[in-house]
Amino acid sequence: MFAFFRFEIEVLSPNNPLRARIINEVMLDREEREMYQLQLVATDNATVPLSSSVPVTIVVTDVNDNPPVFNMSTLNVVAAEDLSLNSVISEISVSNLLALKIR
Ligand SMILES: [Ca+2]
Ligand SMILES: [Ca+2]
Repeated sequence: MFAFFRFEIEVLSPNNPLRARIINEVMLDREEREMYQLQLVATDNATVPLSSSVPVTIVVTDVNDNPPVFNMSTLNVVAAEDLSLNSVISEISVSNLLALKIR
């Protein structure tokens, strides 16, 4: 399986490595994937090893890193001159949109 994260263990004293870090090995992209679920497994070095595990959920928060995208590069609309007020002349699709204005 492709590794998104790796774990590193910081040895605080020779017999007591206590601190594990989770490090991303890929750029995170919330628009691609907003959550990862991992299992962190700790194993001792006994002859018959014992282990315990903890589930880890990583939620990727949104950053405004993508501009709005129109579903076309130009728009040509034909509208009859006797169209009544407030008629819908055209509908377009825009992703990642918060506001729209005409200039
Ligand atoms: Ca992104
Ligand atoms: Ca984003």
